Amino acid sequence: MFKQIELPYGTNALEPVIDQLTVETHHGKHHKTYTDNLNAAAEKAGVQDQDIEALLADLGNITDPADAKALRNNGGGFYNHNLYFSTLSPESEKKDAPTGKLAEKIDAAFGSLDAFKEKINALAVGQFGSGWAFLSANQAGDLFLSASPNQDNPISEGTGNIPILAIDVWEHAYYLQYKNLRASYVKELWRVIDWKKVEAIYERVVA
Ligand code: MN3
Repeated sequence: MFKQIELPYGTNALEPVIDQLTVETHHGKHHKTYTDNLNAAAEKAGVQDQDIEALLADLGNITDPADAKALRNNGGGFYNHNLYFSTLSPESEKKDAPTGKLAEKIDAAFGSLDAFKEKINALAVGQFGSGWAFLSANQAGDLFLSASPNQDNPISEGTGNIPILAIDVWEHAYYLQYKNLRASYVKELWRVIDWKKVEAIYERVVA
């Protein structure tokens, strides 16, 4: 049984960056539906006890193409949203910048934190249609930027890298508040991205 994370903050705690109705709908309906559909698909395919990262990495082992597609879409939706919501914090509580090894790696790979944000923002804004932009790491601690359509991610795409930060650019993530202005949402989102949480995920991937 795959479990959707409970939000570690109130649904209004990310305002004014993300409004309460968007958080309620996004977590309470969209993310919940992915989770419910993943659990149904996983049970049907007999993979309900697998680790989600292993499941997404090994979709080629699923023999029925319809099952594989359902697991890719709903497993990705479950996983990507768990990551997204778990890296956000109210603006007053979040850590503004990474420290330690992650900070060093960002500077080495992208030049600076600001340059990194510009690059991932451009990927997020440039993703045609629905999808995500990701910062990922490998076990050696190297960092990778990418964007994916739909609910795909670097794991289901077979890169072997693990996402540590995810920017949701499906319209349901921003449309109620930002309407068609995806770039404004992506820019404002950094006000609630908590580097303390991103660092903790990075340390898990690298350890
Ligand atoms: Mn979403």
